[in-house]
Amino acid sequence: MNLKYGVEGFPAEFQWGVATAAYQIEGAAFEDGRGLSIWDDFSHTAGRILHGDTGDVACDHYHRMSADIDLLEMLGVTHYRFSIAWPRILPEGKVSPINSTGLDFYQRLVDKLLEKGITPTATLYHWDLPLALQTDGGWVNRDTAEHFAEYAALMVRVLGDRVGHWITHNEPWCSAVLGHLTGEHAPGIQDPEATLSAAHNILLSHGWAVRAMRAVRPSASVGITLNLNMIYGQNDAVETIKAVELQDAFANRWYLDPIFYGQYPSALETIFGHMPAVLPDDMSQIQVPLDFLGINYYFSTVVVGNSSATNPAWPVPVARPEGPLTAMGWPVMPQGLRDLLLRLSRDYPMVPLVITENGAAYPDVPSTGTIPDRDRIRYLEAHIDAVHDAVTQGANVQGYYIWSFLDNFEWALGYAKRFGLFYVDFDTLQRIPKESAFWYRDFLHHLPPF
Ligand code: IFM
Repeated sequence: MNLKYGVEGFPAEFQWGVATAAYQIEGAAFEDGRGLSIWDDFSHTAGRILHGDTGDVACDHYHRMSADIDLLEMLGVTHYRFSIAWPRILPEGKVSPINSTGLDFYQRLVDKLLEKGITPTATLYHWDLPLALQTDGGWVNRDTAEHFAEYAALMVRVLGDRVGHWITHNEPWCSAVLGHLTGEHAPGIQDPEATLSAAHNILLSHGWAVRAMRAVRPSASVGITLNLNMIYGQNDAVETIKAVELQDAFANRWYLDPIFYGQYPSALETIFGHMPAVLPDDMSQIQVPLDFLGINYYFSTVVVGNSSATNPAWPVPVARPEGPLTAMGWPVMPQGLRDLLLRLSRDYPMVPLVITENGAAYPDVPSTGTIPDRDRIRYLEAHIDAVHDAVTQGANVQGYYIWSFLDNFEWALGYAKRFGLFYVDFDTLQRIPKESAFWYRDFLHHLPPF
């Protein structure tokens, strides 16, 4: 083990977890009263997903949940982050009808986690919008935000006595940009105006949901998860500094600023040609105090000096990544995580930070009784060290979750990219621990390396 610090180098109550999302692992897409989501529709549309893969079966976690939690126990995680499939609970997206079989699945999941001494962290929206709501406009329709707040309140009413932490949205930037601007993700729209509206309505739904959840259970610990990265300039030229600011507004502040300061960065006007349309009171509804900010960190970005935004999906030119890349083509930049945590602590000091996802895809290949994944172990060690550096320098970081527990459905890339600590054979659905699973287990148990 090359880590500079063990778990004892972190705060005592630190959350050490792994993360997953419903559509990526559950399967059972057409069973037990679950409604359809936009990802069922998208993945069944020819040409959308690599190799025509779908989440119909995924890791079959819906049927193997109990054995999967035994694997979590083996790892020794203190926390497990999963997401709730909105259409499994509310097949039409609205509070009636309720699918009690779907609710029962999450009741059993939460109870089993608690039985094993693992604290559940539940995400309410990890991209699987009920298809019935998309028919009415999806996130471009403000009504969806109201339905989301009602769904959030219901979940806190039912599970709030046992779930430790709640996350409203996972990566709203992806829902807005990949879903409504580039069209790579469901619902596959390519329209800058729809993107701005979707982003705004998602933020509004977050604010309304937090208020609705606290009205039901004032003690609920609630946050949101954003995908964030450090933006570096290739040099110190004035043009480059402007490009860094523009990219930072697009990638980070578009979500951070409304949530923590109740305003959009003015750079959105440069990128989209105008600011988002906002009704009176919207911004104060979005700006609601949070118990934590979830951060999904994978890599950072280096921009080159040209800030003339011509394409909203790529506001500024980004330099070709240097150094080692993961199987996603993403550069390995652990220093970006340290810098990001320190930057957030400085610019948004009002909220504790939790890394709700960090991890890497590599082309893992089983080899006689083991699955060697030294690159992943090196990636994780470097990033945990970076978190430690940030904590030592004063960042209030409360947790770290590895993406992911299991290899799973990587959205438009289907099953082609493996992020798991456990290898999943998608023919037999067998789970096989990779060397990184043993490495994490040893780290969490304060043991020397396996
Ligand atoms: O698999 C995704 C996850 O659903 C959201 N964050 C990034 C991961 C890796 O791409």
